[in-house]
Amino acid sequence: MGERRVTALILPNDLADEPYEDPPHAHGSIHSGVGWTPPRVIPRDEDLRRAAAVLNEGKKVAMLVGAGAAGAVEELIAVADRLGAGAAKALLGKAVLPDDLPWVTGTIGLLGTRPSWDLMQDCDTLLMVGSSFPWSEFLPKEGQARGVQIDLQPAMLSLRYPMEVPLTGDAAETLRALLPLLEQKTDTSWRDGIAGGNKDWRELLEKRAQASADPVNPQLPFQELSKRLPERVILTSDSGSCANWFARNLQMRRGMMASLSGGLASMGAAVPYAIAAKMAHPDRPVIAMVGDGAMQMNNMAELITVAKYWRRWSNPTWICLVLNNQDLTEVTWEQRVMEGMPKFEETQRIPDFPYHRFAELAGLRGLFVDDPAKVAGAVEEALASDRPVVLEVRADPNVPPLPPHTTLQQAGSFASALLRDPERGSVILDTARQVVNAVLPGKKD
Ligand SMILES: Cc1cc2nc3c(=O)[nH]c(=O)nc-3n(C[C@H](O)[C@H](O)[C@H](O)COP(=O)(O)OP(=O)(O)OC[C@H]3O[C@@H](n4cnc5c(N)ncnc54)[C@H](O)[C@@H]3O)c2cc1C
Ligand SMILES: Cc1ncc(C[n+]2csc(CCOP(=O)(O)OP(=O)(O)O)c2C)c(N)n1
Ligand SMILES: [Mg+2]
Repeated sequence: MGERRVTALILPNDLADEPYEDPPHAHGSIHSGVGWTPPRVIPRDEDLRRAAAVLNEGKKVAMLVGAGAAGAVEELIAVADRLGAGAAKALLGKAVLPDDLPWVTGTIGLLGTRPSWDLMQDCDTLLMVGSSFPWSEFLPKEGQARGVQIDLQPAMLSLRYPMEVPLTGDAAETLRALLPLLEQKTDTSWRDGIAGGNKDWRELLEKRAQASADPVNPQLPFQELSKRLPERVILTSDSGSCANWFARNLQMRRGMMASLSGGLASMGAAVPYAIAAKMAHPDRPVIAMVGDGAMQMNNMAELITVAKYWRRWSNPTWICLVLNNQDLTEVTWEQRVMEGMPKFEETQRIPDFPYHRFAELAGLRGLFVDDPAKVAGAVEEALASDRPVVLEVRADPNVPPLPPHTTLQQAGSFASALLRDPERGSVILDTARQVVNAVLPGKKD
């Protein structure tokens, strides 16, 4: 429990038949006990003062917030307001800060937002709280920013960025102790710039989601869902292209939760996670987002588990949004953009299957959409359903899950792959143009 990690307890199968007796107080016997509670972990006063000095001297403070800060929402907001800071979120920390705060730039990384990229490029001070975010190329360049990090695990400190003040501590306790040492920043220009960038980015997300596709642009159901997310919803995502739209298009509000297979990045997690979410919180709405490859792999079979248990759930909203694109798109695009490899039909194409009808077979509700004009209505119907729903969307596999910034080398690889790609006729011009525009300075999609 103290380590919060997966543990295997192995018990002999006939143990329950044995009469219980206390283990002898002798060499080789192993004792255990109950009643553990987590300790308060707070850095030393002099280290807090060193951290405060760095943060007080910063003019453009960026925060990177992760899942380890989930219990510190009020403290994060208070510290950010004191420092006039902007904050990006690692993916497992997506629900930690609400996106309706104008200084929150959303997710970071390949699946992240452009404002988060800009925040890290332009800051002079980095405050990282409760995050293991693995990709240092998305953090400030070494020497550009002075760093303070807070993490419970000493081994996580300075792992992604050389921090000037690495603090071992609990996020909430440490931020609370730090707050009285921080001076109120009065210049609002840094935060004003972040808010402006956020506004442009949101408009771009909407524009990208509305771009025509064959037949449905996969960003559209996420964008429509984002506008209608119920209070206290729990979101889960699989590891296909849906993870991009989950990360970027869904705007979190206070009280929501969101997760996916983070460190392992394994396909097949979304439906099991969504079932676990309902088991833990039967009164909360739950929405899983899944690709068709991951559905075929294992998620589909778990619909039978949903059929078994759903009547026990006090809140009936349980939705599985399936992107049926007959492709392992995430990897097809990764190979196009990163390796310059055209789509390899033999490995990437997967068979069509009526997922919504499988749901009906299991006694759940099935909805199918292949018309962009009907997406919003279908999302509303799913949210209003009195039983679990599979909402299957016939999605275009040729909409690129774009990184927030694309390098010239990646654009070159993409262009050369496209020339040899069996789908070059149907890879939509609009979205292909987005890849190219993303690398040209000053140009917007
Ligand atoms: C397809 C796919 C693509 C992905 N792409 C991205 C991406 O573009 N961007 C991205 O961010 N992630 C991405 N991920 C996830 C990524 O691999 C990491 O899992 C994620 O960034 C980690 O998020 P985190 O730092 O919030 O959480 P964690 O890995 O859970 O880290 C939490 C940290 O907080 C510490 N901690 C715990 N409790 C406390 C406490 N009370 N106080 C202080 N510290 C505490 C822990 O020691 C740990 O260091 C992707 C995953 C998938 C499946
Ligand atoms: C168990 C496992 N196998 C393979 C991968 C590599 N991988 C990541 S995404 C992906 C394709 C997912 O396809 P699909 O579920 O159809 O979603 P799409 O990207 O098409 O939307 C693959 C093969 C993985 N992450 N986990
Ligand atoms: Mg697919």
